[in-house]
Amino acid sequence: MSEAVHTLEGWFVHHDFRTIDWSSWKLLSPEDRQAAVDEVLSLAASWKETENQKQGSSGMFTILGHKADLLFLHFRPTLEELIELEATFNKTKFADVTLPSYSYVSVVELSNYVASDNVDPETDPYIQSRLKPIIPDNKNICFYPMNKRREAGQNWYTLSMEERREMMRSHGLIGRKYAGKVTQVISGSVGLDDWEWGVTLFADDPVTFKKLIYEMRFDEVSAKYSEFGTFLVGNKLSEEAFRAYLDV
Ligand code: 76R
Repeated sequence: MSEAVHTLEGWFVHHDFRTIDWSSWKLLSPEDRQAAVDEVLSLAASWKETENQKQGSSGMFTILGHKADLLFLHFRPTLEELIELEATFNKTKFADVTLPSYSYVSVVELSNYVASDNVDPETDPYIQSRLKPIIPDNKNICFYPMNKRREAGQNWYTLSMEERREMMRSHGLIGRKYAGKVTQVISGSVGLDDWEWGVTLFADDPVTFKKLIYEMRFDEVSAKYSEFGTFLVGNKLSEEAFRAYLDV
């Protein structure tokens, strides 16, 4: 049996993708639309307050294409808080015109393939900031779920720790070339959702997603052992942009 890698878990994550029923939205009176937007923005203000108290982070995004119109992305210390956030949103007037189109549940994960030995993860500020990420202000977001392959002759989970560590080292080196251009949050979802990890990337230029992901495809761990789910891409929404997006 191969040795399991040690992982650190941080905040739980809910990627809550919604589509908007634009016909129903347009049928509402201007007053009802205004009240619905105000209600969501007052929720967003409470999310900001939670973030200020370092008890989580939330963001709103528009998603391009048929897969979704909006993403509400939440990081919180517990699953209970995420469930409450979802229920609270579902009780709003605005939620009446949305349908969940995709969702992903995971927990922020750091693995120690390339960790340095002499830091205490419970107190190290860098590790803590990675485990409890604040959604950055980059314009663009990219999300996709992924697995590591478990096929005869190509099984990540039967490789030795040394083989996996070497591949993850090479993976990390590619990633680091994009330092400053992309922020990545890896969240583990074994036992939580349909894939093994969620990959959430933030960047100011969407071409950065393409270049980074493409370059990684040639790297051994992605080339041989990674499988990917659906890709969703979009833009961060400020409160004003949310209002403008829904203006009809
Ligand atoms: O955490 C670290 O920064 C240390 C190095 C590192 C690890 C352990 C690292 C760096 N990653 C790690 C783990 Mn990653 N990562 C992905 C994807 O599209 C693809 O081909 C794969 C999707 C991207 C784009 C990406 C980006 N990484 C992981 C794991 C867990 C593996 C396991 O436990 O088996 C997955 C699934 C995964 C996938 N990675 C980086 C990046 C980037 C940009 C970096 C550099 C980060 C930095 O140094 O700031």
